Amino acid sequence: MNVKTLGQFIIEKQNDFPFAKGELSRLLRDIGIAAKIVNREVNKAGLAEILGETGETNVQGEKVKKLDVFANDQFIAALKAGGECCAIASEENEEIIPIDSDISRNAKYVVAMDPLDGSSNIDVNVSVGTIFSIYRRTTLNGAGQLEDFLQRGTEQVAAGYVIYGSSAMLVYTTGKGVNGFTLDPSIGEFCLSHPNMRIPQSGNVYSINEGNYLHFPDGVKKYIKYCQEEDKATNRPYSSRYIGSGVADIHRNLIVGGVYIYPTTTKSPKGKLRLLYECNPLAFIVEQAGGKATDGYKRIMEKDIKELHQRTPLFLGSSDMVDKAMEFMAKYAEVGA
Ligand code: P6P
Repeated sequence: MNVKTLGQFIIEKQNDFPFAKGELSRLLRDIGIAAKIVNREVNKAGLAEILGETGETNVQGEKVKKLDVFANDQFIAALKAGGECCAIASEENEEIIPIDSDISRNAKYVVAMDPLDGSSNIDVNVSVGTIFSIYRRTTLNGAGQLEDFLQRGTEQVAAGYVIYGSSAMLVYTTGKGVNGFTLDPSIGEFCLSHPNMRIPQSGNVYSINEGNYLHFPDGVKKYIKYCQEEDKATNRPYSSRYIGSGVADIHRNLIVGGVYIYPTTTKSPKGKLRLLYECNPLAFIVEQAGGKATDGYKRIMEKDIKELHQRTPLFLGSSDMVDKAMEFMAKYAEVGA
């Protein structure tokens, strides 16, 4: 079987970028290395002394799981060792992590990441994921700075996620389509398994936490009822699939078609998900696969970003389904929306 590893694929695709000198290739390789190490621990979380909480809460006010910290440490270590990144922004860290070592000080790229998204699911053995976003730095040299991260999603150079599930998969884009790699534990390599991934234009799955229904905008309430109506011509009612781990829900919808919505709620008046290291990278991937990603009104990747942990509502997935949800948002727009 002609296996193509992530490393081989990255080098092969590097030629798509005439001026590439290999830095981005090496940066993606470094992320792949950390993903393999995190996957090893996620896979034995029930056995290792790595389950449960650290007793701390992160900048988001969420309980920190031991595996959150482990994953964060692994990606930071791999990026520092690789020398291709001059600063990191992480969900787990309130401030950016400038990297000022001799080999990284003048690196071209910065990386924003959610090292272990959905970690509340670890103890119940539900798939979790890593999300990453890569920008070319805007500052001239030295360690990266906050302004290097305050760039619109359209400026991303690359983005991807790792899903630690029944198998570990790494899915990424550099703006020329989306490709998925499945970890083959027998050789310890991510191997190309899903070339040129495309999200179906429409689907029959809607993913949203309906427990928040009472506090959703009217447009979201109307869209949920639309999904539940009987209409054979449009394959409704759709199926509700929501596992509480965004990478898992979005990965499924990327493959079979569907829409993931995390709107504003009273608990999250600006939305729950973060623009920099969750919504922008996921939007880049889904758009590159032929889908759409908005905040209910405008394209996610065109939103201005003013602070590191800025939140936004997210409507992401099959383009026809995002369009329909946005129709309801526009029709039932609330004053001040
Ligand atoms: P809720 C995980 O914390 C996350 O950021 C996403 O991965 C997931 O889809 C969502 O939040 C779950 O949030 O409020 O429905 O539990």
